Amino acid sequence: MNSRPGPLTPRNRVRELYATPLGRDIVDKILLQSGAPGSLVKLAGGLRLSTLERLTRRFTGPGLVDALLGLVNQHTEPVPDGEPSQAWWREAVFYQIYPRSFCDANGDGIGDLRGISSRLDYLAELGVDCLWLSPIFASPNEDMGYDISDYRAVMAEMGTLTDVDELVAGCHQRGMRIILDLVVNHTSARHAWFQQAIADPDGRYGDYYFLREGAPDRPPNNWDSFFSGPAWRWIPEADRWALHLFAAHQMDLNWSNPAVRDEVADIVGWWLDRGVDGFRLDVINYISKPDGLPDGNPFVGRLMEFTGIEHYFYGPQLDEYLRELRRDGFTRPDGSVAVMVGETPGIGVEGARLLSNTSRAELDLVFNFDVLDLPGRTRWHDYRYDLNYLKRFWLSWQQRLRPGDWIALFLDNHDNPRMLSKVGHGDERDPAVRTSIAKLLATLQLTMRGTPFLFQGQELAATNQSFAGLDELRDVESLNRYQELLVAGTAPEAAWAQIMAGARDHARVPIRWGDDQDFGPTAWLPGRDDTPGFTAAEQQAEPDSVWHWYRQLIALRREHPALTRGSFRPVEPGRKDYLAYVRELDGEAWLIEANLSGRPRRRPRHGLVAEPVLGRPAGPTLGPWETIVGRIDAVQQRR
Ligand code: TEU
Ligand code: CA
Repeated sequence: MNSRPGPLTPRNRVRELYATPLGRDIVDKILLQSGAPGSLVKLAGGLRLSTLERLTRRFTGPGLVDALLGLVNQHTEPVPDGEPSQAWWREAVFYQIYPRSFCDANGDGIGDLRGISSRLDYLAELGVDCLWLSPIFASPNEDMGYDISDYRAVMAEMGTLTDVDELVAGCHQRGMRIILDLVVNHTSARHAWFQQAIADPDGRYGDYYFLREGAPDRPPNNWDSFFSGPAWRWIPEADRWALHLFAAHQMDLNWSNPAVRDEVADIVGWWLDRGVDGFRLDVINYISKPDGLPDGNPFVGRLMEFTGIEHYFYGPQLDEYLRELRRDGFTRPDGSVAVMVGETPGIGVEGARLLSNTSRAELDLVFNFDVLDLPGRTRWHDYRYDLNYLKRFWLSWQQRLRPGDWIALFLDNHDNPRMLSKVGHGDERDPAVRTSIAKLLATLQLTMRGTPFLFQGQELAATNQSFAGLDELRDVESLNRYQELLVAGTAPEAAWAQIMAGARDHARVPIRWGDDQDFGPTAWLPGRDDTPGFTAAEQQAEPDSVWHWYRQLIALRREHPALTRGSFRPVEPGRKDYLAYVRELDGEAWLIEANLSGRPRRRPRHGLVAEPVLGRPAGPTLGPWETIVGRIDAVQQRR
C-alpha cells in the first residue's frame, strides 16, 4: 500500500477493508473475540460489505458496516516504514512497580516510596534499566490511584515530594531510569477541576469534562462503563450527567478543550523538570471522543463487552492530540524527548504501528493486550493458556514489524492474573513446575525482539492467589462485577469462579520479601500465597532459582547486543509445542529453544548447534517446559 486509499463505502469488498490498518485490526479482533478461524477473511474477501451486512444482519442487527466504516475511514493512511529508533528504551528492560504492594518502609501495611528506595539495590542487582511506578499521586483510591485528585502532590500514604526526589536520584545514581504513570483520560471527582466544574457547569471548568443536561433517568447515550453499569453518573448538584468510562468517580476529561491539553502538557513538564524520565500513559488511546458522543452499535457492544467502544478506542483526534502532547509536554528544552509508553487497550498490531512508528511522532511504545487470552476467551474464563498461541501471536507480530516499529513485550501487569498460573492452570502448585514455567516465560520475554516490561514478582515466580472470599478482595472492578453478576442471576459460586479467574487482585498482593522488613499481617491486601522457597530472600539464596535466571538473562542481554538489537529468525515455526529462534548481530548468533508443553518433546533436527549458556546441554528431547539459551558457534554460522 503506497497511496492513501479513498474512503471506503458499503460497495467495497471485505478484502479492501482488510487492507486498511484499522480495518485489518478490527476484523482480526472480531475473529479473535469470537474464536473464529482466520481463514474466514480469505473466504469472505471477495464479498461486498453490503452483502456481508445482509448475510449477517440476523445476528448483528443493523448498522454494523456503517459503524465500522465510520471508524476505519478516519484512519485510512498506510503506516510508513520509518527509521529505526536509536533511543535507549529499545534495549532497556522495564520493571513495573505497584507501589502499594512493593515495599512498606513505615510498617503501616501499605507500600510506600521510601520502601521502593530501600530496594533499589535489589533492582540494580536484578539488572533492570527503568522502573515504572503505578500511580503515586494524590488520590481517594477508588481505583487505587488511577483516580487522581492532584497531579502535583503525592498520595499521603506513599510519602512526600521529597521522597520522590530521593527515589529519582537513587535510580539515577545506580544508572537506572524511572517513569511515572500519567492518568489523564480521567481525573478523580475530587480533583479541583471537577469540583469547580460541577459548582459552575457554565464556567471555565465546565468544559473540562463531559457534562450533559437531560433527564435524570435517561443517560445521554448508551455507552457502558468498564467497571459495570452505564458510563454516566447523574450529578444532582450540577443538574447534569457526567461521563465516566471507568469507576463512578473517575470522570472523563474533555480533550477537545485546548485548555485541558495545555494542563496535561504542563503536568508532564513539571515532572520532567523534577527529573523523571518519562511516563506510561494510562488508556491513552481513549482520550479522543467524537463530537456529539453518538450511541454505540449494540452488536459491537455485545462482542466487545462495552457498548460505545468503537467511538473512542481510536478516536478522531487521537493522532493529533498525541503529537501535540509529545511536542508541548514531552520534548525537553534541549530537544530530547522523554519516553512515552502508551497503555492502549483494544489496539491491534496495525493500530500499534500507527501509534508508535518513529515517523509518526506520537508514542514510543504501546502495549497490545491480545496476547493475554486465547481466541474466544477473556480473563474471566477459567482455562489453561496454550503457549502455542503466544508463539503464533508474537511470530506474526515480528513478521509485520517495519524498520520504524518496535514492540513492548509483557505477560503480567497489575490488571491481570499471572501468566504463570494461566499456563500452569494448577500444575504450578508443584514448585518444580512453577520454576520451569517461570524460567520459560522469562526466557521468551527477555530474548524475543522488543522491549520487555516485567511486573514485580515475575522474578519470584509469583502466582495467582487463593483468596478465601469477597472480603479479601479490594479491587473496585472485581467487587462491582461480582454484584453485577448476582443481579443478572448468576449463581454465587459461578460468579466467584469468574472473579477468581480474572481478578486484578491476584497480581496486587504484596511482594514476599521474606526478611525483617516484609509486609506484616496488616498488609492492605490479604490472601498472599505462602509456598516455601518463593520469597525474595529464598530465591536470592538459591543459585538455581527463578530470580537468578532473570538476573542472568538480563545480564546476557546487556553483554550481547545480538539479543536486543539483533535480527530475529524463527526456526521450525510449524512445529507444535516448540518455539525456537535465532538472534543475530555482527556475526554473533544465539539460538533460543523452548518446549511449550508440560511433556517431554523431541527436538527437531534443524542442524543448528549451540553452546548452552543458560540451561542444560541440548539432548534429543526437551524436558517439560524446558528452555535453553545457547550461543551458535561462529564457524558453523558461516557455513
Ligand atoms: O487499565 C485500562 C484497561 O482497560 C484495563 O486493563 C482494565 O483494567 C480492565 O481490563 C477493564 O476491564 C488502566 C489501568 O491499568 C487500570 O489499572 C485502571 O483501572 C484503568 O486504566 C483506569 O484508569
Ligand atoms: Ca507504608
